[in-house]
Amino acid sequence: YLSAGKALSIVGCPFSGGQKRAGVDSGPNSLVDAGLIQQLEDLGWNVDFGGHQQFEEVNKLLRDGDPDIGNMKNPRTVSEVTRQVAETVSAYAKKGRLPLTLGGDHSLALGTVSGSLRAHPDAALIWIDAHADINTPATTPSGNLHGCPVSFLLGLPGTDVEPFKSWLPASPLLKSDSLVYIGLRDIDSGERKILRENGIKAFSMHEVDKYGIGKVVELALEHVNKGKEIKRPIHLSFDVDALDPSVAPSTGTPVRGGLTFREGHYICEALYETGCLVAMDLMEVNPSLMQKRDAEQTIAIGCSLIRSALGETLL
Ligand code: 5AB
Ligand code: MN
Ligand code: MN
Ligand code: MN
Repeated sequence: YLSAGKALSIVGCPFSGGQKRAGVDSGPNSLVDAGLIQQLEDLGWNVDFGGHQQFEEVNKLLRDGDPDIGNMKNPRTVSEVTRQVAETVSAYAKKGRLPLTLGGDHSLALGTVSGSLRAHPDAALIWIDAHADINTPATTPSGNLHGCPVSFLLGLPGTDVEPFKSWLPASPLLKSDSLVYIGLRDIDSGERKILRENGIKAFSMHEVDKYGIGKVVELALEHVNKGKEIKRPIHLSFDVDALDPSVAPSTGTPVRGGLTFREGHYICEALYETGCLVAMDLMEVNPSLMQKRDAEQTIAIGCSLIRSALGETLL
């Protein structure tokens, strides 16, 4: 899927408008400042990074405001930012480079996954998160769009709304059998209904405890490959809050009972081993939350999850 040579482009997305807590927009810069680029070069990647994305819509939001549409908060801003991210990600992917998106809040994944699917229409989505992020504009209890990107990607009823409608294709981008979750433990009642009605495969923390992470990743890959050879391109969207808050404390919506350090890294290593990874997102690192050492720990773990997905081996 990737052209000859290991080439990746960093898509730094200093954006927080999909939720309410300030500081998640400094996630990308913190990851880069921690030495991520050099670390990836040391793994043999050709890394392209020309600075973070510039989101003019964000400044407009600060200046003029962005009134709610129905329940949705900051709808125009999130729509414009994700539209731009989709173009950036698809352009890199079409050049055979792996887009590595650094968030920023998880609403950005509406852009990253849309972008991946333009270049790799057959891609499957592996979503690692405490949350399902599958609320629709009607079901969202908070109005925060970082809890909604998956419903838009699937084109669920109620997502055919402006401002997103003007750039998102009307036909669903992703089929519900091309998506699998790992790490869930905080699902809203509307989301639970959506997961059930659409038969979406999810490995919650209960399944991680029951089967072990090795089996869960194996079952997840089998699911999206329909039991055949593991060969579909994979977009990995990793929300750092999938990890237990004792492991990754500096994130906006922590939920206890999460993945251990090794379980998180195992997922990334196993996806690297498939040779099918075409894009990765590392989202929701918020260095302004908790103590300084918590932030440093969360940033360091963000970098090491990325290295694991990009070929750092233990032996
Ligand atoms: B995250 C909640 N389901 O919709 C909502 O961090 C939380 O990207 C969403 O996973 C969490 O507001 C979004 C209650
Ligand atoms: Mn989450
Ligand atoms: Mn998320
Ligand atoms: Mn979060």
